[in-house]
Amino acid sequence: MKATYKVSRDRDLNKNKMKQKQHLFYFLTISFFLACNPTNDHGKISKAVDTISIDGKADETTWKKAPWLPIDQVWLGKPVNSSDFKGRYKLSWTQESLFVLVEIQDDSLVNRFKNPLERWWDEDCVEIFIDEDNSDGDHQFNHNAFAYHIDLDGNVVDIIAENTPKLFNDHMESKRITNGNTSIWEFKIDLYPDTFEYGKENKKVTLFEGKEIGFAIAYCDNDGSEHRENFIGSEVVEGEDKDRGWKDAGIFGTIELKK
Ligand SMILES: [Ca+2]
Ligand SMILES: [Ca+2]
Ligand SMILES: [Ca+2]
Ligand SMILES: [Ca+2]
Repeated sequence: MKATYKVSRDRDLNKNKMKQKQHLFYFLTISFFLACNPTNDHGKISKAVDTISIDGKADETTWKKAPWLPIDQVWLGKPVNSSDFKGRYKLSWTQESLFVLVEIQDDSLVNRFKNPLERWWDEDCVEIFIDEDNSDGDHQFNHNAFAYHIDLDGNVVDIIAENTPKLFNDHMESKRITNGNTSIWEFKIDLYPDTFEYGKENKKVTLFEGKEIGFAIAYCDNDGSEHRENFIGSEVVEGEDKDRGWKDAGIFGTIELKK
């Protein structure tokens, strides 16, 4: 009896060990899957706790409290090293606007075209993508979402129809201060709904706690070539063609506004 009991108890113990191993295996598999499949969800963005002055200086308490987020996904060009490009950003908001702080390290700033509507993507510029209602979908020639290119002079360009770039300088206030290789850009951006019509009077959107917004940010890096050498973004984009943010809001991340 005792021997039989011991055998079955040993079997039970082995079964339990097997189960524990299986659970550990499932846990590790799920953890690995989650780690390898970022959701482009940047989580919750804290409301500003003080007045953000758009002066290219990040000395507000709001910025001190906000976490840095990386701009580290190569969407176009060869891999970059930190002496060529390094970028990160922070976000905050008020009822009136979305605030973005960007820190870029770039070894050479190229500001080639006097006309801001000429090959704006081939100069050094920050690109900020906003899908106000987080709807995803095509926005190439419509305002389902915006892809604002901000050049070194602060001009803001997006396209409104085929071969029709326009200035959107009135959608944001910005300031860049460059010291050596490091530029700090500060942005205060107004958000507009997909019913926006260029050249007409449009009502901007009021922001509120719990609101979800599609968001991405990128940098076009040119260090003296005919065309931009790299395009580095904030989002993981699956597939071969990673330069899709200018037409496809589906690659944007999601941010949620919180108190
Ligand atoms: Ca400031
Ligand atoms: Ca560079
Ligand atoms: Ca939209
Ligand atoms: Ca550059």
